[in-house]
Amino acid sequence: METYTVAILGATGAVGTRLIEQLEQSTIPVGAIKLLASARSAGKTLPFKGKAVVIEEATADAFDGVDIVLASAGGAVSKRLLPEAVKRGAVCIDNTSAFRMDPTVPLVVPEVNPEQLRKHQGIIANPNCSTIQMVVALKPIFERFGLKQVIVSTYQAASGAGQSALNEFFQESRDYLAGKEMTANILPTAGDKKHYPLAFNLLPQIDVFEEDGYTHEEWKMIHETKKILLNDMDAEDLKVTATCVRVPVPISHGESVYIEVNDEKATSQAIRSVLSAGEGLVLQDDPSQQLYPEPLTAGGKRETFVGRVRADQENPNAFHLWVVSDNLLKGAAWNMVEIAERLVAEKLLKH
Ligand code: NAP
Ligand code: 3JN
Repeated sequence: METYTVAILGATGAVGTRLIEQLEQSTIPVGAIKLLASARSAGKTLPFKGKAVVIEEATADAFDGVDIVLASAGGAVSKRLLPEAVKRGAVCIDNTSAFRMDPTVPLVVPEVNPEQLRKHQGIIANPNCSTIQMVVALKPIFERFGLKQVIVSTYQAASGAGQSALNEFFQESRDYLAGKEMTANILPTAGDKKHYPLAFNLLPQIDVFEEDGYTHEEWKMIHETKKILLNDMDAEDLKVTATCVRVPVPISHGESVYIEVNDEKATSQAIRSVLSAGEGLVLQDDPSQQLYPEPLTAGGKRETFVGRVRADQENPNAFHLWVVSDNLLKGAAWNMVEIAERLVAEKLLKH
């Protein structure tokens, strides 16, 4: 059987450690594994399939002989190193925003637009976690009823901002409960001037602000959704807007999604029916049993959970949904490994 050499770039991070675990559980025949991170981690070890693997510093030459790169070490690292990996013959699945809006780079969620994989020229972009879970839920509705408008408000977990943000949130929680002052150095976003505690708080800022008052996370959700559903990041046929909020939850993002559909015959029951058959989706929607998706129960799972499906009371063609998924799995590591599984199964590892 053909086997593949796989490199994980950013192996020590919140996403990287999940990439190791998802790759261990995948159908990909891994012949050799390379764990790459910064010089700070070089020489340390992490386990893969029960064996200790020595972490190497990520350099261009580290990609010699690599077939598949799973990259999650930040946009600047991807911009610098992925073209080097492609030159050496690897296919790269990139979890950063570095190449997402490049029209020559497919932006892929396998349940939604797998046909785009065939167009790759060495790099495939993994969308933002908030976009992924929303488009998984929207896809069967879009196909069956058409979509005019999407208005989403996110409830994003601390782990979306990386391992150090998650550690800061836990420390703040301990300090608050011990009656001590909380110290914030990372959130809402490491690159901005001011920092605020997340524990016992809500932060309506994810990533930096654009001049129009939207945050960059909101901008990503709008344009990535259009690129994935309509293959055009500026498509005008579908109106999308977003408000992104960081919430004091460790893992799994929640989203309240308002949709207006084209088909006037759509009902909540018909929407529930297409959602229950949707790929990668689990419908959890029974108010009589208080059944709905929650971050605690979605954590550690690969699926996207959807519930609270109901008709808008003012607009007859509009509906509301509540969507929850593990941001580190379907929002990042599992979507990447799922792409890699499809590349292997469909023999698309050449470029
Ligand atoms: P994290 O926990 O902070 O981990 C960062 C990883 O990158 C670590 O392995 C780190 O290695 C490595 N790294 C940092 N600088 C490096 C360098 N110069 N060369 C090589 N490796 C370097 O962050 P994370 O949450 O895992 O996220 C990583 C990236 O994934 C983010 O920056 C973002 O671009 C992307 N991301 C995407 C989504 C999504 O929505 N799909 C969600 C989260 C993150 P050391 O331990 O050696 O420092
Ligand atoms: O904050 C979240 O919940 C998701 C964060 C995603 C993220 C964080 C830092 C840099 C990204 C991303 O994937 O959009 C990036 C980036 O690569 O731009």
